[in-house]
Amino acid sequence: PAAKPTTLFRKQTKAIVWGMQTRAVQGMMDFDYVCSRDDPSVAAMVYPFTGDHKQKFYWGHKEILVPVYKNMADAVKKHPEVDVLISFASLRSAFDSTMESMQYPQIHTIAIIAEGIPEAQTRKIIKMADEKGVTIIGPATVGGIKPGCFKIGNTGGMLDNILASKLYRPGSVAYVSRSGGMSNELNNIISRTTDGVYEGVAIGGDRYPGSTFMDHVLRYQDTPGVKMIIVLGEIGGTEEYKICQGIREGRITKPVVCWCIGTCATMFASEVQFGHAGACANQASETAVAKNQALRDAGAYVPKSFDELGDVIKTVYDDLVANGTIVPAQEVPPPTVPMDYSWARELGLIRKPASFMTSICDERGQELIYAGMPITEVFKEEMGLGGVLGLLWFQRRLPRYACQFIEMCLMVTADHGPAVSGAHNTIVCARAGKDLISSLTSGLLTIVSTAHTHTHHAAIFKQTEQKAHRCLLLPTFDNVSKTVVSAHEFQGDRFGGALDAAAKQFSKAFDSGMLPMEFVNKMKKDGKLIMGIGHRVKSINNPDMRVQILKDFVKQHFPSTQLLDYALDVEKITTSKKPNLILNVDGFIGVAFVDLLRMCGGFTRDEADEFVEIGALNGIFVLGRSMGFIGHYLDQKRLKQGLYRHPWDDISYVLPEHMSM
Ligand code: Q5B
Repeated sequence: PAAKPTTLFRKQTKAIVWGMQTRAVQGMMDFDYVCSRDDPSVAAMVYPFTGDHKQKFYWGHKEILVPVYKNMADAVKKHPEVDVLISFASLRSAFDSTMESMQYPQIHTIAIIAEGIPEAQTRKIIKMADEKGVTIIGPATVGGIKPGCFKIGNTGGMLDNILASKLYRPGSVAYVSRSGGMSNELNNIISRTTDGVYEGVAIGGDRYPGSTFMDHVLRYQDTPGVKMIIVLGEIGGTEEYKICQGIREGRITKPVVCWCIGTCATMFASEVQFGHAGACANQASETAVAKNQALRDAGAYVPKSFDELGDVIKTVYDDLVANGTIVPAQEVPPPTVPMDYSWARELGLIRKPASFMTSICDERGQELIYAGMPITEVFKEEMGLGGVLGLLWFQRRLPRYACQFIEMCLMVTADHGPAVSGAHNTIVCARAGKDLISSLTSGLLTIVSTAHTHTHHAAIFKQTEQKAHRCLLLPTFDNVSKTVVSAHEFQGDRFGGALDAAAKQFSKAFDSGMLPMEFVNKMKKDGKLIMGIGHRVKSINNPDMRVQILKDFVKQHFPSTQLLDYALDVEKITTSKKPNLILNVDGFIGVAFVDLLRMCGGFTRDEADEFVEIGALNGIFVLGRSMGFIGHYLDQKRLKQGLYRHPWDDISYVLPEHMSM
């Protein structure tokens, strides 16, 4: 087998991280920074699932870019200075990626984090590592740490932990443990009882670790900076006996403090398998109790229990200080690393005004919440679409009849054929080859929902006609287009979207005590159309069944229909003038909704008025009609309709006469 280096990590060590573990990489970089390294320890990352690119990380206060390669070959070629691989490959890909990485002679150390790698594969990895002179740390480990030099992945935990355990500068104590979690406890104990950690490695809990206790103990023995060694063994396996032998044979001369975890196994009548794959005593000599005794007999410092481990470490350390073996270095405070914003917020150290507020939906927790109601409850209570709309639009759990009414509104407004303006636009757009969303929005944009004053129809035409006439006399095309635009400005809400305006106009008249006739006359006098009145094809002779269906339901279920009754009185007057001036579907939903908001008991009067004011009611038409527009879009695509061109014979060309200069 090829010789393996004694020193795995230096202040200049560079690593490649395999896997998109950005948090671990940032942790390594923060560690590097507090260790006052000149540059980050992560040279590159390898991630086979994206193309070559760069990832952004913090280096202290600055931001830096780390290259990410699709494969290891490119990464090692571009970074010949790298000799460590931190592999976060999954248990499925760890074997192949490790075997491949060992083909690159520059790689001397590989940390394998994955748990559950088949033992047969690990043994092949170990065989190859011995041939190539590569030190393997893991599998099934958090890794290891060398204060002041290098940190493997997530070892040592978060930055506050690293600072608390003074892992930013070397001490004199090296340790090796199986467990990654316990290595953190060792960092803590060592920092409290000695001048700190020199290096620590967790070899992992598998039956066949890539490197053994003895491998690391011997490295520490041969490392001048290490003055005492700690081994945290555990039940299972016979590795600790090799340490006994090493002490007896004089190969290990530095003081060794040892403890094997799992002494409680003797309290059980049968064999106990602890959390690690290798943590099970298959014979008496593999028990923690037996191994602790053997280590004690060999001359290691073994406490009576884990609780006393710190005391024993301190005694050994104090002796080394007393005899001059250890001269504690002067403490130099580490550079500060800015705290991550999200962490500082979690700790309650900072606050920031939110950029926007929301009060209807919260998707952050385990379960989606609509206005305070978990989604599972929404289904359990069979709230239906109307109930969901009630929660999201009105923040209320509406009564059953209200939910039903909302659903009926959506159903009756879902479509009214291809001839209506919105559907027509959707169809034209679909036939021009546009996608669903473009075609849908083209239709939706036809639904006018402005709240401006609606000038009387006749007056509009008069004005428009006058302007058109004037423009015929004017020579430039510019004036024609300007005239057309300004004529449009006067036309107001014509197709759909008259719900809010109808609700407002009728409520205002009703609330001010105006009689229906007074209202009609006032609107005429002001030259305004009554929103929600009139229809192009429906009339008292050709009643709109949609309105009839809604009316039957509302009359049966609503606690009060004051505004609706008022609007129906207005309808009597307008239809007496012209049969098509009925309370149309927009007008009906508009006024009935006001009755619902005002009288269902869920809203104050101000809240009810506010929903009308902010345009909630037009939302019903928009939502309902979206169903139809999407239907028309799909229909045109299914029918494979080509580009629409309007027939010439359906256009009246009214150009100005030819004028010579
Ligand atoms: N006159 C809807 O007009 C229509 C009057 C009025 C007082 C009125 C018109 C109107 C208000 C807006 C409104 C929603 C343009 C309609 C909808 C959804 C749809 C559509 C579908 C679907 C129809 C004739 C005479 C004139 C006018 C007078 C008309 N409306 N007076 N208040 N509101 N309404 N929009 O038939 O004296 O002769 O000069 O703007 O509620 O969009 O299916 O098609 O589901 O998709 O073109 O149902 O009423 O009548 O303009 O020729 O007027 O009646 O002043 O009087 P028409 P015009 P005069 S529902």
